[in-house]
Amino acid sequence: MSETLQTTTQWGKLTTTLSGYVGIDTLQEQMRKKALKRGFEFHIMVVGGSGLGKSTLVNTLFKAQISRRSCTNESEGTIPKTVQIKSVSHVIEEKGVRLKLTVTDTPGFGDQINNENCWLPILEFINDQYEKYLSEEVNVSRKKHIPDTRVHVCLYFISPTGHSCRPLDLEFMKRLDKVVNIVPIIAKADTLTLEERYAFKKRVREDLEFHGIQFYPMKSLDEDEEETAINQALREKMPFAIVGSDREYQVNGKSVLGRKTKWGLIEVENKNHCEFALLRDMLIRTHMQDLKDVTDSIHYENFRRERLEMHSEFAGPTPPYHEMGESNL
Ligand SMILES: Nc1nc2c(ncn2[C@@H]2O[C@H](COP(=O)(O)OP(=O)(O)OP(=O)(O)O)[C@@H](O)[C@H]2O)c(=O)[nH]1
Ligand SMILES: [Mg+2]
Repeated sequence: MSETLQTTTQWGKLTTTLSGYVGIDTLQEQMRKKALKRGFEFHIMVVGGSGLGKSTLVNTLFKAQISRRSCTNESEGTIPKTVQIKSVSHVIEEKGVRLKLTVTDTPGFGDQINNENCWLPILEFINDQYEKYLSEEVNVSRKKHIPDTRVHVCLYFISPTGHSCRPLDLEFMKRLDKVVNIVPIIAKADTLTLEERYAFKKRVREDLEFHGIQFYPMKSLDEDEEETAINQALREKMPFAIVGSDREYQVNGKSVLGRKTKWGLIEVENKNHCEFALLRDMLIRTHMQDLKDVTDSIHYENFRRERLEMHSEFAGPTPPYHEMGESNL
């Protein structure tokens, strides 16, 4: 089989007919090997009112996703109230792929009498990570691999009131939707009936649309048909109705994560009981790379541009090239 190779040179286009195998299809394998060697980093942040189940969800995510065998029962019993922004990292290895998964838990958001600026520490935390990344990037002796501590997704917990979003929820999401990928979720969804869940989801979506709040996955122009269909289906299911638990129960001889109620067991990972599995699959199995790409190409890029513009304004205009002294060249 012959292949055609086109090369653009200063004298024009050269077309060479190649006989035999070129081998560019091995690029994929080369890239895969490099990526595997480097490993992956992913950072999830959880934000929401006090007692909405943020810490429980973090434990659920780790227990459901990360080898259950390696989990001890240390988290059984009541989970203490979180008092500071705290990050936990786990390195997971599966079939030669290494993932450093970091989850940042935030203290009871909106606990104060005056909650006017309670989104500010969270915004600062996210920007601090961008700042760290930027200072590594512009460093003269840049590292081969910059540690990526940027927040790739923020799970925002909405209280299962059954009414609509609180002004505080809207304020937070309005302030942060241009800075980080926000995935809104309905916390403690087991406290709502199925009809209430459905109606509440619809109302939250209407609220977000009315206030022009963007949530992940955003509509994007460079999606192909398949991605559009998948993302549209996800958007229609949002906010995911979540139930969290780090307790395990035996069901038909199998150990499952669940919440035992007077009326039966709610299985956290059962798609008929709640949408935890949908959330987990989106975060880990289907959209992790996209969340990282959107963080890098949109949110971090906005931060970087603003930061560098601010610097250049501060330093004054750069003189034209021919006016620069020898020492500047
Ligand atoms: N019914 C129900 N209860 C839950 C769920 N998730 C957590 N809880 C319970 O709610 C209580 C508070 O959970 P936490 O995970 O500590 O809540 P938090 O959001 O981390 O709270 P702070 O750290 O104080 O902000 C605990 O008793 C949990 O067992 C859920 O999905 N449904
Ligand atoms: Mg907590």
